[in-house]
Amino acid sequence: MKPPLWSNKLQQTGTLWIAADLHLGPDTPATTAAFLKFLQEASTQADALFLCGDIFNAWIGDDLCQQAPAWLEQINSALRAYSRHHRLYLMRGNRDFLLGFDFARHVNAELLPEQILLQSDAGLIALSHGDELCTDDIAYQRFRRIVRWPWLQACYLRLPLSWRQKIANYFRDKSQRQNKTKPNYIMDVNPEAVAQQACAVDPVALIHGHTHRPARHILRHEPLVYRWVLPDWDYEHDQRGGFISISAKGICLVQHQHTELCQDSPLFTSAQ
Ligand code: LP5
Ligand code: MN
Repeated sequence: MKPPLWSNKLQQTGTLWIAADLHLGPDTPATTAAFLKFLQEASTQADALFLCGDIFNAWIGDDLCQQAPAWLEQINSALRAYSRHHRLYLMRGNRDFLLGFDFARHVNAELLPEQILLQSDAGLIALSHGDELCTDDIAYQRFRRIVRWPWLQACYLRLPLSWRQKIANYFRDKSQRQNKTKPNYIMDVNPEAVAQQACAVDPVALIHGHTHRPARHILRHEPLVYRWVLPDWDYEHDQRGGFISISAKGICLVQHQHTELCQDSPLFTSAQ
């Protein structure tokens, strides 16, 4: 039986930074550099860091860390440097759903379940990667269910790393091709379904990534509940990235390219 939505609770006080959809890999040196810089800034400004899924462009198994390639080793050592003095939390996304406890231990992080009800200094926040909220994307939800079968994952993880990489490349290519043909609304969360589900746990906000459409939407008017969407990162083709900061002062979406959008900023018509 499926657990009820947002049934896992976590308390974390102080300034929290949340990022997702970094899509790091061997072909993203500029994005990796931006992420390493972000980790350094986080180490002086954030008490805890939440990386909420799709940290990696395709994760083929924690055993990759046993003899980590150079691109991964520099990320892992930067994560360890951060987690030496601060709390580091990780969530799985749809591209790195195979991230496991071995990886979390390797970087001294805590691996979270797919949805968390976070008790923060800004109030109760529902947090997830967000792919499970795209309920109109029937093909993806089927794919999601299948790749979570434990026996399938176990078989995959027994394959040599080079085969696993080929299979991952195949699914990444297929996904990119199919995404071009899917209507926009299918690739987004279903706002009514999300409002109904998330508001049932009475949060002050819902924060998620995955859709790559950074924004602040109104989820409910009375009392006011926002749905914040995290930006994706791409410094190879663009200068795109950012994070959400949570503190006793409230919630702010900080996009590296743009300005800050905070809880008490006026509403915009495009991204309410
Ligand atoms: O990731 P993105 O942004 O491109 O698109 C996502 C959805 N796509 C995915 C696929 C991932 O990108 C691929 C990740 C590879 C990781 C390693 C692979 C290890 C395999 C391990 C097996 C145990 O998540 C995309 C969504 C989009 O977000 C927006 O929400 O639309 O969904 C798809 O592209 C899925 C296709 O629509 C359906 C594919 C059908 C495949 C049939 C199932 C066969 C499963 C067999 C498993 C071995
Ligand atoms: Mn995603």
